[in-house]
Amino acid sequence: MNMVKVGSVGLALLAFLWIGSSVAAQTIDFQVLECSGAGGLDVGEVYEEDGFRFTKGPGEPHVYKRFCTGAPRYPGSTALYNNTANGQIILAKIDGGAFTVTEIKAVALNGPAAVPINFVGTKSGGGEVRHGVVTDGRGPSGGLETFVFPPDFNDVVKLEWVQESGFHQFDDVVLEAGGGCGEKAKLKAKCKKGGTKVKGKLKKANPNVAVTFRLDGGQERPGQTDNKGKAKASWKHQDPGGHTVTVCDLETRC
Ligand SMILES: [Ca+2]
Ligand SMILES: [Ca+2]
Repeated sequence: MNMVKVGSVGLALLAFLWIGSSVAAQTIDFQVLECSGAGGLDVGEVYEEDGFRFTKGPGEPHVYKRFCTGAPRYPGSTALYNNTANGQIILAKIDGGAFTVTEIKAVALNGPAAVPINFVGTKSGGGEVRHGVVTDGRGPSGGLETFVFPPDFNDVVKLEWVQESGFHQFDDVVLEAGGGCGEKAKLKAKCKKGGTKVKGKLKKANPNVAVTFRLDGGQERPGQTDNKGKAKASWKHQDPGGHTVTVCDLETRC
């Protein structure tokens, strides 16, 4: 009987986590851009959906475009591409807040080709995370391929990549606003012994995600939230006085 109880508790927990992490997920699918006909159409320098905004590198000669449903290079769903070779694709929240990117779909732009795509995320507290993929060689008529980002693409304020040679279209960018900590997260800081010892406590964050605490903008402490969304960090031997603790896009002083 004990075994059965343990099993059902585990199942209940898993179900809760799945629901908790899927509620805020959004997919940028470009479907409002769907067009009929055998050609392609301009999208422009900027595209906005679901509170997110795509922009391009400064001074690029060509805009974002998409293929219409009857085009030979239509990949089965309306997708975006930067029409400038080596142009930059830049994604951020319109309000500048932190977010997590979990998935993207991509396919070669012109025909069968293995195309490199090198993603760079800028973390909310500074620093970069990188993830490189290569498409499987299908052309647009073979349909879009799904790529999953590593977990450290949480808590970023910008995702960017380059329209590298070979060239690609992309679609279905899956995102969550609020970064790794989530939108309900709260941060507390305590300065002890005149400020020489500092503690940071995070609660109500997303469960089981990697986070990075910082003291006064540096002195990183990597952490991991538990099943309840809690994590903490501490620093010793600091200068006496007040200090600032940050994690994700949260900041507090003591
Ligand atoms: Ca959408
Ligand atoms: Ca689409």
